[in-house]
Amino acid sequence: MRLLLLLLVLGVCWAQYDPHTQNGQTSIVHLFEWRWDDIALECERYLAPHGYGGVQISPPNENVVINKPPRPWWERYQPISYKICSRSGNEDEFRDMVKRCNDVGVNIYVDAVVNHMCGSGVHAGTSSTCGSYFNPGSRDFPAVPYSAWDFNDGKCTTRSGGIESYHNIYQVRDCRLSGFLDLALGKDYVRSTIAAYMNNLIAMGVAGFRIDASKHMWPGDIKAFLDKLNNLNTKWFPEGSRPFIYQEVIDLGGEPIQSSEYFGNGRVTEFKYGTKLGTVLRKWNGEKLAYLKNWGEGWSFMPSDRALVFVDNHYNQRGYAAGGPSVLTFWEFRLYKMAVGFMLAHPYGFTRVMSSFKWPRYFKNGQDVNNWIGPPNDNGVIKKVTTINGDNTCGNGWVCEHRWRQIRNMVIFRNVVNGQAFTNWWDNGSNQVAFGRGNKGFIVFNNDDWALSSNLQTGLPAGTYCDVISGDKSGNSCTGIEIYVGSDGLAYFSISNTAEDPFIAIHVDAKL
Ligand code: AAO
Repeated sequence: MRLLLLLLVLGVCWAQYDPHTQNGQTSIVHLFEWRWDDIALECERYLAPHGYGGVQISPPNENVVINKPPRPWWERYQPISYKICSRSGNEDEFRDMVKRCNDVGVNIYVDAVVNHMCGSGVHAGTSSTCGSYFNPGSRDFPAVPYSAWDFNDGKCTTRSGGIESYHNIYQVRDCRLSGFLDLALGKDYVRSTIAAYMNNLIAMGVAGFRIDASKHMWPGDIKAFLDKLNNLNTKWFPEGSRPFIYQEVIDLGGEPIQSSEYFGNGRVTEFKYGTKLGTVLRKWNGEKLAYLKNWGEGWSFMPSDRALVFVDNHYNQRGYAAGGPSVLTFWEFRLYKMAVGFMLAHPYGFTRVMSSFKWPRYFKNGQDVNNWIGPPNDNGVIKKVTTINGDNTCGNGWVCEHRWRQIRNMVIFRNVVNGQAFTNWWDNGSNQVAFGRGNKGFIVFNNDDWALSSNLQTGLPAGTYCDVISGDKSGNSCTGIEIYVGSDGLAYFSISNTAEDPFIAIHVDAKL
C-alpha cells in the first residue's frame, strides 16, 4: 500500500518531464511553420515509419498579420486570440492532424505563446489570421477576451515599459519583452484563460507544450496555470498522464535568472548544448572533440532528466542571440550532420531535431538582413511540402533535415540504444573520438585534418554491421560501409578526413 502510494506520488510529480512518446521512440522534430495537413501526412508517411516520437508545431492560435509580403515567420509569436486559426490551418485541419498523428503513434507538442499578446505599437483593427478585432492601444482583445485589467502595465517600473536590463529579474518578468503587451499572469482570470486554451488542445489530443518566453514569467505563475491543466486524452494516452512541459529559458550563464528556477514545472531548453557543441566542432577557443568525454552535466549543463536539447532552434539558426555564431545549422551541412549525430548518439537530455525552410540569406555588416522572412509561400499562403522523387528529400524551399539519411538513421540509433550506458569511450587526444551505448550501438568521429585508422572496442556482439551514416541496411546487404566486429568486440575503423561524412555509426538493428 505504502509502495503504491509512493509510486503514485512519484508518478504525479514526475509526469510532466515525460514526453509520453510511444513504441520506444526517443526524439521529436520541430516542423517549423509546416501546415497541419502536411504534418498529418508526414506523420503517416515518414515520421512513424522512421521512429520519430513527436512533432513540435508552430503556434496554432490566431496571431497578428504583418502585411509585409512574404510576411515574417515571427508574426506567429504575437497572439491575438486563442482561436485555432493560423497560416498552418484552421481548427478542423488541426484536429485532423492531431488524430492522424496520434493514430500512428506520433505525438503533437504545441508551441504555447502565453507570456504576451501582440506588440504595443501594432495598429488596431482586424489584421489577424482569423480576422478578429483587437486594439493594442486600449489593451482590448475581445476574441479572448482580455482587457486593460489583464496586463502588467502597472507592475513594470521602467520608464519605457520594456525590459531594459536582463540583470533585473523584476523587469524581465514584469516588463515588456520587445514591446509585446505583457499578460498579468498573477491574476487568476489570466491563468484560467490560458489554462482553458491549453485544455482545449489537450482535449483534442496533444501530448504537451513548449512554453515560449518562460524566462519572462515567474515560475510560480507558470505553475499556477499548469496546475489547472487536465490529464492527457485517454483515447491515446494512459489514464493519469500529465502533459509534457518544456520551458524556453535562454540561460547561457551571466544573468541572474537561471534554468533551475523552472525545474519544478517541467523540462527546460538547454541552450548551452548547441552553443558548446558548435564551438567544439568548429574547433574554436582551442576546443576539441576529445573534451566531450564528460559531455552533459560535466559541462555544467542542467541535469539530463530536466533538459530538452537541440543543435539549433528556429531562433538561433537565424543568427540571433541565444548561442551566437557558433551554433551549427543546415547551411553548414557537413559539421551539422556530425553535431546532430553526436547529440542523438549521446545519452544526455531529451532530443529535438530541427526541420527548417530556406530563406535568401544576405549579410550586411555581418548581420543577416533577411532572417525575418517567413516560410515558402504563394501570396502569403504557405506552400505545400513536396517530396522529391527517389531520394526522399523535400522541394519547394523546405529543407527537411529530419529526412536526411544521416539524421533519420541516428534517430533510429537512439531508439535502439535507449537505456544503455555510455561506454567504451576512446579518443586520440585530439578530434577523433568514439563511444558506445552498452552492447547495442557504437559511433566513431573524425574531425581531425588527418585520417583515422584504429582498432576500437565496440562492445558489440561479433558480426558484420552496416554503417547507417554512409548507407542503409537493405535486406541482408548494406548500401554503405560494412564494419566487421570480432568475437572480442574489436573492429577496425578507417575514416578519411575528406569523407563526405567523416563519422560511422553501427547498431544491432543494422547487423547483417
Ligand atoms: C518582432 C520584431 C521586433 C519587434 C517586435 C514587436 O522582430 O523587432 O520589436 O516584433 O513588434 C520572435 C522573434 C522576434 C519578434 C517576435 C514577435 O524572434 O524578433 O519580434 O517573435 O513577433 C529573449 C527571450 C526569449 C525570446 C527572445 C526573442 O528571453 O524567450 O528574446 N525567444 C522566444 C522565441 C522567439 C519569439 C519570442 C520568444 C517572442 O524563440 O522566436 O520572438 O514570443 C539575451 C537574453 C535572452 C533574450 C535575448 C534576446 O540573450 O538572455 O533571454 O531572449 O537576449 O535577443 C549574449 C548572451 C545571451 C543574450 C545575448 C543578447 O549572447 O549570452 O544570453 O547576448 O544580449
